[in-house]
Amino acid sequence: MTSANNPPDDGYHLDTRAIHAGQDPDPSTGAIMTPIYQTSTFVQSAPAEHQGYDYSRSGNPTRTALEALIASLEGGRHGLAFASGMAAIDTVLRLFDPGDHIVVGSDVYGGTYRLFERVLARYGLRFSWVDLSDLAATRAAITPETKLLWLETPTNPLMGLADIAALAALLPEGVLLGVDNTFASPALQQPLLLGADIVMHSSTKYLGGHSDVVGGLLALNDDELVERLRFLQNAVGAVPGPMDCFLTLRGIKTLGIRMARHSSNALAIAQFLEDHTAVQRVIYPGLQSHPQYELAVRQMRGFGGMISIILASEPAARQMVSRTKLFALAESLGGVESLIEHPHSMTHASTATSPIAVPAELVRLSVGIEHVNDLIADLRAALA
Ligand code: P1T
Repeated sequence: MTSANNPPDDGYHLDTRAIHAGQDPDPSTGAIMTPIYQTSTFVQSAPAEHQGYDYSRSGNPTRTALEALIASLEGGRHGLAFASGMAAIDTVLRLFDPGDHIVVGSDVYGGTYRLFERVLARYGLRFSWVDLSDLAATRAAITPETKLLWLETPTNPLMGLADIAALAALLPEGVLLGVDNTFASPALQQPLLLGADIVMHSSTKYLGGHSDVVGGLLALNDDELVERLRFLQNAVGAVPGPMDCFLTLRGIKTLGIRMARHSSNALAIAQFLEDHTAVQRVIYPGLQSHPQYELAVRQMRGFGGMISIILASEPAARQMVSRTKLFALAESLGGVESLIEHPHSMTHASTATSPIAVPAELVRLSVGIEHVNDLIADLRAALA
C-alpha cells in the first residue's frame, strides 16, 4: 500500500487523485476499495519485527491510505489523520512551548477560539487576534516569541478571506503559517502551493461530505516538521478509527463534483438572497459585493457552499432558521444536505462575550447539492 510519506507525484488532475491517490488495489486480494483494517494490533514475527504496522494508534493501513490521499490533494508530501478537526489543531499547537505566541485571524470557528483561549492559554501559549486583511496590523502583531500564524479562509462564519501568498511572504523565518482549509477544501484552494507550511481540515465537512463521520487532517511538506507531528499524533493519541478513515476516503472520491455543485447552488442562492428585501446583507465570496471579491477570484477556483446573511434583528434570524424545511437547523456544514444555523447561539456561542463575537442577526447557510430551485423555494417561504 502507498506510504503516507511522499505520495507519488503522478501528474493527475485533482478529481483523478481524489479517487486513486493512496488507494492502490489491495495487494493480497485485488479489492478495489481500501479494506477497513478493523484491528488494534498486528502480529510480529520477532520482537519489533513487523510488516510496517505494530499498533493502530501508531498506524493503520486504512489510515495510511487517507493520509496519503490528503497529502496528494493538497499538493504536499505528508498527510496525518486525526479523530476530529479539533484534535488536528490541538496536535499542531503542541509543537509549541509556554511563552510562545500565536497570531490568529480574528474570525474563526468558535471551537478553535475555545481551544486556544480556554484550554491552551492555561499551558502558557499566548494568542493575538488580528484582522488579517490588514497586512500592516498583521506585521505589527508579530513579536520575537511568535511561532505561528493560524488562519481560516474563507472564515467561519463571516466569510472573510486572507491573502495566503501575501501573508506567507510577510512572515519572518521561523514563523509557521497554518491554514484551516475546511471551508474551501483542496478542490477550490491549495494553501501549501501558496506558501503555507501546514494545511488543516475538519474532514467532518466537505471532505467527508455526507455528515456521517467526524475527523481531522493535516497536510504539509517539511520532513522534519512531519516527524515532530507524527510523534505527537502517536504520543497524544487522538487518532481516527479505520471505519472513519474508510468513510472519509469514500466521501472524498466525489469531492470535485460535489464542490462544483455546492458552488453553483450557493452562487444562485446568494444572488436570490441579495435581491430579497428581508435580507440586509449577503456575505459570499462569489458576489461582486464581497469586499474581497478580487482576492476570491485570484485565490480560489470556485467560491464554495457557505453563505452568511445579516437579517434585520436577532428575532428575525432565529425565526428564519426555525422555519426552513429542506435546510435543516443543525451545527456542522459541508454535507450533501443543506443546513442552516444561528452562529451566535450555536457554533460560536463560546465567543459570545469575547472580542471576536459574531453578530446575533447573522444566519449561516451550508448549501447542499439538492436541486437549487427547491432550496430557493424553501428560503423564500422561510423569509415570507
Ligand atoms: O468539528 P471538528 O471536526 O472537530 O472540526 C472543528 C472545526 C475546525 N475548523 C473549522 C473551520 C470548523 O468549521 C470546524 C467545525 N465547525 C463546525 C462544527 C461548525 O458548524 O462550524
